[in-house]
Amino acid sequence: MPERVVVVNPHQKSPASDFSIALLNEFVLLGLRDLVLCPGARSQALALAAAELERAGGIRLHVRTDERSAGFLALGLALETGRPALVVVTSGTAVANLHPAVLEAHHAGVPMILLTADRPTELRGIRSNQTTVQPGIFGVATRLCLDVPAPVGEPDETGIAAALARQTTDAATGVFTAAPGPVQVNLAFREPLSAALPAGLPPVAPVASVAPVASTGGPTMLLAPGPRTIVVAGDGAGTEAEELAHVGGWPLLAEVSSGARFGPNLVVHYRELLGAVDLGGEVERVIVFGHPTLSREIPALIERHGVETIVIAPTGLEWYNPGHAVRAFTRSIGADASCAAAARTPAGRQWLGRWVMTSRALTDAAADEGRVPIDRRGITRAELAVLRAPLTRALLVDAVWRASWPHDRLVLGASRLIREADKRVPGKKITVLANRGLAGIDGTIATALGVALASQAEPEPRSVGVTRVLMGDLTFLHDVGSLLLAPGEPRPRLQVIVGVDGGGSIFDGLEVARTAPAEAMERVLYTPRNVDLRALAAAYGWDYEAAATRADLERALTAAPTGPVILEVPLVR
Ligand SMILES: Cc1ncc(C[n+]2csc(CCOP(=O)(O)OP(=O)(O)O)c2C)c(N)n1
Ligand SMILES: [Mg+2]
Repeated sequence: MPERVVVVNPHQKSPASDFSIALLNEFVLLGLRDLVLCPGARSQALALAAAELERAGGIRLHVRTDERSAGFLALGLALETGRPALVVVTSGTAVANLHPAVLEAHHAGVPMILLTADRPTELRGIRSNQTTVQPGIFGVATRLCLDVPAPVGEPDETGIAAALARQTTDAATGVFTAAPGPVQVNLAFREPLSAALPAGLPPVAPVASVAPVASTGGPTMLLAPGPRTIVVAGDGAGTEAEELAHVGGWPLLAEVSSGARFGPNLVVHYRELLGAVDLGGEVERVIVFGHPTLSREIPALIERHGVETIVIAPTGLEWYNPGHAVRAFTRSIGADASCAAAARTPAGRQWLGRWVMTSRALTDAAADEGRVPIDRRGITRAELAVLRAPLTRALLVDAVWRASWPHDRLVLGASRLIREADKRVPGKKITVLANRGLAGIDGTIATALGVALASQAEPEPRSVGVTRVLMGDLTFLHDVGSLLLAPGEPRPRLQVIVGVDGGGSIFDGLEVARTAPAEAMERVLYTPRNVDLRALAAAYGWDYEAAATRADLERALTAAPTGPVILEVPLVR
């Protein structure tokens, strides 16, 4: 191969490069650490500045090919750290490919800063190559969208760049709005699109630390004891929901990705109990944290006549309000002193006890059903039979839940498995994340990669364990492109666990399955797919394991992976 001759003109100046270095430098000083980029010519000044900053130890650089993957990777990084990740892309469809992750970030309130390179004004609207209307392309989904004119080398431009970094970081983290989310900085660049950077830029280190906004001051609403109350914790509710349930002595109905699925007040089988006249039927007041999305019973309860609902959200643009039936909304809440005393009265104890005990009885009944009869002669054979029996969704989620500990991370894809987990797993104080903003089946591998990379990042890893992500086969196939990793970048301990049932089996449980013709149902809803995951893993350089029985599964989950691995689990449709 002929050697490439690079001609660098050290005297060439590029305002694009000067501006890009100043901008990214300021982001680093503000405490941003992760930058995801995809290659392109128009964005080269930003990309080269990013490479330089990586070399100087200022940022962790993640290079991807597909902008859709890059967007979701940034989302996962921010889910773990609470800090926005920067995303650098070139012009045209590259920008549009960020849209799914931007929408998820918008609806879930996850900070993200998009640096989208663009043509300068004189090249717009005249059919220039790779040129579209980029400012505002994400519509209402961005907290702030700035169209920044091409730098021309004016002396104050680096100051403008630094101010831009501060303004956009504030907007993404919701400093003034209490609504963290995506921000788009559309950056026009003129030729020369880059210049050689001065060698050996001094290392930059953060002087500030960006943190997600947190409500300050005391609670803005105080609850009095009184009506029969339950606490609901939807996705992202956090530990506050558990604390309030505990203080008030109220049953806690916490979804699996709520961050509040633990504690003595937890009611695992809340769906069944909400349907029972003598428990669900008696509820008079509902306190909601987070974003409930996994059951029909919760919104139905809130919409029921005579039920008073209060919704608490420390941040966000929209309030959860099923049927427009919510009575009050507040940024923070507390229980007044008499709540704790009321919780200790016989009536208070009884209310909580009935929920918790009934739920436990249902757990025990389910466990008895699966128990192997102990008989002197048959014990070994029966046990072996269980270990060798094909896996069910229940066995799969139970095993993954049992294997997960506080030093691990668990990401749950949309569809059946997260619902199965929500219906059955016991309380455990572990970090569980899911993209429930829009509950898409897209970007799940990339999101989990972001969580894994951010949680395991040296030198002070936030997690010394494993990140596991559990998803259906269509969800996996939707995001196969995210398996494409850059050589030389860290390979996180990530176990991608795929429940393979040949298609989208969630639709089998919907009303439509009873009314649609079987053939059409198969063709347009279940959408059968049959892909060789082992070959895919090999093609992308991932490790691969298959677990067809409980014994295989236990083995695969207990042997901690040393890098990224796909674990295929066949399931009966
Ligand atoms: C981006 C996106 N497209 C389509 C959907 C609708 N959808 C929800 S679940 C699902 C099927 C998921 O199948 P799979 O991942 O195999 O899970 P399973 O239902 O089989 O457990 C689809 C297509 C969605 N949520 N997001
Ligand atoms: Mg499936």
